[in-house]
Amino acid sequence: MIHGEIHQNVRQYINGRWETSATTGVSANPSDTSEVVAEYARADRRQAEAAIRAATEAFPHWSHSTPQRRADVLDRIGAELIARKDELGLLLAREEGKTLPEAVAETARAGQVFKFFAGEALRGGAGAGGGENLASVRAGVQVDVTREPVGVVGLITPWNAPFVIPAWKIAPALAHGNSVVFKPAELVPACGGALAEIISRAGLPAGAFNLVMGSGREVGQALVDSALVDALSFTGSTANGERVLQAAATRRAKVQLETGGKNALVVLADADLDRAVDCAVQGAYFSAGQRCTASSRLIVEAAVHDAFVAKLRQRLKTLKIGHALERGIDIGPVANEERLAMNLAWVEIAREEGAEHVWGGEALERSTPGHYMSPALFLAKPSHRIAREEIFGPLASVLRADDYDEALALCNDTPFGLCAGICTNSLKHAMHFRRHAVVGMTMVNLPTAGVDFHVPFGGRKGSGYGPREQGRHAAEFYTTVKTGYMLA
Ligand code: TXE
Repeated sequence: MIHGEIHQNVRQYINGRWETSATTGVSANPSDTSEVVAEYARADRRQAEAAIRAATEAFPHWSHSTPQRRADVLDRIGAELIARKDELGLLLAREEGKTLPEAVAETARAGQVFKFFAGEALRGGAGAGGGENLASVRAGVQVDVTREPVGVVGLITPWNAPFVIPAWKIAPALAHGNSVVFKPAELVPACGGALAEIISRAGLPAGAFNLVMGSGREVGQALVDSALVDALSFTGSTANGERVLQAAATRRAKVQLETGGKNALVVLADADLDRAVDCAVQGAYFSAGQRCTASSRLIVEAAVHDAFVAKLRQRLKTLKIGHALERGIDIGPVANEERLAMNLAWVEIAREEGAEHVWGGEALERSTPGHYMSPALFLAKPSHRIAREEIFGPLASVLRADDYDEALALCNDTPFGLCAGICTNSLKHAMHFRRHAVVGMTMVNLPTAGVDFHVPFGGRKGSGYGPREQGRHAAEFYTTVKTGYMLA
């Protein structure tokens, strides 16, 4: 049995040591706000800069470690996350509010990500354009293309997937020989601390991995501003992503953004409607709609529009909303009071702008005080704000399309471009959609939420910036290419 500990008082992890801070914060359980999940140290700019210095000092040694050593470290972390998925999943469900099965699955997925990148440490970015030897166009000259680590990377992550999003940043960063300063979202300090505690025991040299918890404005900004941070990978809202990009670009730091989404699920007249309703419920409402890949726009061909809406409404009535740890619950609470207020405000906006209410959208009382609401469904017009702006909660809009061409046009009519799905039995429309949807990821007869961990993840337009994350493509961001010439 692997023994780790979940700190009730989460501290900073800087240069191989756990440190407290001048101020602390607490995280509460969104299923039962009377329960404190953890107390955590809130770093200030000074501690953030100390972590950056530690990562800078550790980089030369760690970047020249053997691929085997890096692979062993990552494999250990992955193995422990998988072995402890139930215990860590329970912590995740308590701190963020997704249901226990979703939380356990996310934790196991984080372990799989670390194990995948243990292999990537050995492949050294090959397959992403590294590790090539070519004959030169000049006689007697050898040319080789290699990939080297970027340096010190600042990793800034959101609250909605507090194990797997940090995993798919930290694992490739370490696999490719970079040193890391990790700043999780303030809403989920216990998860960030538990992940850091596992990493702290995996055999890394001091300073190769650092955890600093604190506000985006202070600690996040310190990472963005520091000339010692060579690269920044940010996942979060589009607005904050823009701030990070602007600030980092002025000092020519490498930047990767994964930001918001307003993803469409197209349902054609020839679709299996039960399957389409399943895709819509999973994609739009599971994890309380708090996923960037959520399908918040359901674009339905006129011939099946009313039948689809009726079936979906019927399914929404059966969904169970309750305490994230309760067996048989489909949807837990939303993450905090602010998110609940924002979601309920969106319900009001929908009514005021003339969208037709189909189901849900009200706050719910449960046996424990929490941020519960029923899943909301509206019939909207493409011009409505609820059909254009990211809500990041359990609210979806149905848009009517006369035919496939109009459905595709509506799907692409958005400033975002993360993912898009289509439910159809027409190979012709499925193939055309895969090629013409202006997004980073397409799904056919599958929910838009739910991706594999060994292939590229990410979007276009307002949903992303820079190289894709995950899979072999992660080498694009976490390494830099070097071409060597030698006269033999
Ligand atoms: O984001 P925030 P949240 C998006 C999703 C939603 C948001 C939810 O669309 O909009 O993330 O996460 C730090 N300088 N995605 O509310 O508030 C902050 O402390 C530096 C998309 O957490 O932007 C936190 O650690 N850092 C994604 C992180 O940024 C700053 C998948 C995100 O905070 C900062 C999941 C600043 N000025 C969620 N301001 C995708 N597309 O893959 C804040 N932070």
